[in-house]
Amino acid sequence: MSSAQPSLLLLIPAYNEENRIGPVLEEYARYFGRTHAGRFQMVVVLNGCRDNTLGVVQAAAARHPFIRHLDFPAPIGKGGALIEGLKLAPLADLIGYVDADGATPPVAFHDLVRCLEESNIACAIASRWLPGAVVHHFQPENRRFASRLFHLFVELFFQMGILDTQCGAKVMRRRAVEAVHERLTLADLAFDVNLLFSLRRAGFTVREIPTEWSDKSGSKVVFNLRTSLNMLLSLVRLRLIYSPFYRWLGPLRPIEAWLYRQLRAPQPFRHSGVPEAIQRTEDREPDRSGINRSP
Ligand SMILES: Nc1nc2c(ncn2[C@@H]2O[C@H](COP(=O)(O)OP(=O)(O)O)[C@@H](O)[C@H]2O)c(=O)[nH]1
Ligand SMILES: [Mg+2]
Repeated sequence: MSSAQPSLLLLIPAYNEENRIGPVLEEYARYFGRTHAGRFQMVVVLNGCRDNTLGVVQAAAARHPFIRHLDFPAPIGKGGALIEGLKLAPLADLIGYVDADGATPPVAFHDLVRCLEESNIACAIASRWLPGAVVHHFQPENRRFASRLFHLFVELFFQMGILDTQCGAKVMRRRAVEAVHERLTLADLAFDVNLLFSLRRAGFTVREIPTEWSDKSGSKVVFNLRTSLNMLLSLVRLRLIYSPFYRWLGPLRPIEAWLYRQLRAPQPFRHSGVPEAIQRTEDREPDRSGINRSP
């Protein structure tokens, strides 16, 4: 921990969230404005929104200047949006993210932050499957089944012993984010597995904390065969990246790109050297770092 009152950066990925994000921004702004002693910043990461999410975020920012946004026109996916957002890690001691629909109330996110404030661990994640979790509205039966099946594959491939890799609330220390950022490439919903496995392989401790969570209507995730195959493809891809064979798989890249296109999934993120925004934000004031602008 770099100070007694660590600064906190909260990222919120948002895709067509004009109907859900307004109250969530207000709730988080009020809660953390009141309870967090260190500096608090929120950055909403939008991409390809076809509704007025941007207008809603700007209205909230007018009331709370510590709310800002990044907007990417390309369909980079939730994972891609978080990879971009995590480039801002140098802005804070602790960096976390939650969904835009308010499934995780501020108090539950605060539990994760407190866990890092009170220990030396690198990452705390919310879990709906640990004893003690309070889940108000469960996801529909088919979605729960798909989620548990996905969990089985994650355990089979990665053996992390994490019960809930997919809950949308996580917090990490800056050094952990910076250490693994270049390893983050899955732009779809398997991003969380990419993040957790990279943290574990880099030697960081990940702690699951029982959370409070409620399923919200208006999900942006379409669960069908194509999405399931996309998730499976991404898990296989991640497994191969961490295998000794990876260096020989370069020639398969066009096939990989073709597969993601067929599944209408966001293409894997390609890093180009040192993440640009990390350099920029280290050198400049936050308001000149590209936040609040389309890159
Ligand atoms: N930036 C961005 N955010 C996304 C995208 N897809 C989903 N999200 C966000 O990811 C979060 C979780 O999505 P949600 O629809 O609540 O998923 P569910 O709760 O798993 O059904 C929300 O904040 C969404 O706005 C995307 O393509 N880009
Ligand atoms: Mg949701």
